[in-house]
Amino acid sequence: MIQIYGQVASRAARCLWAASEIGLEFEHVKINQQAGESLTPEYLQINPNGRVPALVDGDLVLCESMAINLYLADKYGPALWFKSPEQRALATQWSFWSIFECELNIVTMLQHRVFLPQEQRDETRAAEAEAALPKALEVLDAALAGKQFLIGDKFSIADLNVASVLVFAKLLEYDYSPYSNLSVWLGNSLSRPALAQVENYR
Ligand SMILES: N[C@@H](CCC(=O)N[C@@H](CS)C(=O)NCC(=O)O)C(=O)O
Repeated sequence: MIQIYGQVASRAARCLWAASEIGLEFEHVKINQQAGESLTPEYLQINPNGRVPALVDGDLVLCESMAINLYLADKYGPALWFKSPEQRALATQWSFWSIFECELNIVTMLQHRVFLPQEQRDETRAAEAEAALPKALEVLDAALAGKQFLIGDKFSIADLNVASVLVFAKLLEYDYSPYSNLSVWLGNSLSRPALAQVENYR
């Protein structure tokens, strides 16, 4: 049985979303990283980085949420995946892009405005991250012009991965409305029934 490690309140949520889209059978191991459970000797055997998510599928032990989702789509989720190498390459591109161009800035904003104890917050860092984000959002908005999905004519793991990054900014009530294509696409992506099912894993 495949195992997915990590609680919903973490980046594991995007892997649980992918698993729900696929209808995958798996065991959910609710590692609570905030309670230090990702740092136990047992868990460090699975992910020596001490972070969630992680996935175990037979002999394969995989960390990095985007790598896990690309693997799940490739192996188990043909509806989320592509036959053509070019489209698969684009799925990888958008997944990496979302981490480097969006997640780093969104997480910095979240940490310094929401998660860190008040005395450790640095509003200058949050403001710098906020100022850097529009450049990436403009790129995504332009890529979605006249399109319902990032790649081809179906919702894919690329849409899921990128939307799973942008949704973090909702915790900040971030306003995506200036990016009209992006806003429609994000709304549609976040309305997927499989995403609602992730709540069942709390
Ligand atoms: N790039 C990694 C980041 C994983 C990550 O930072 N996970 C957080 C939870 S969302 C974590 O485990 N933090 C615990 C820690 O850093 O000690 C991924 O996408 O899987």
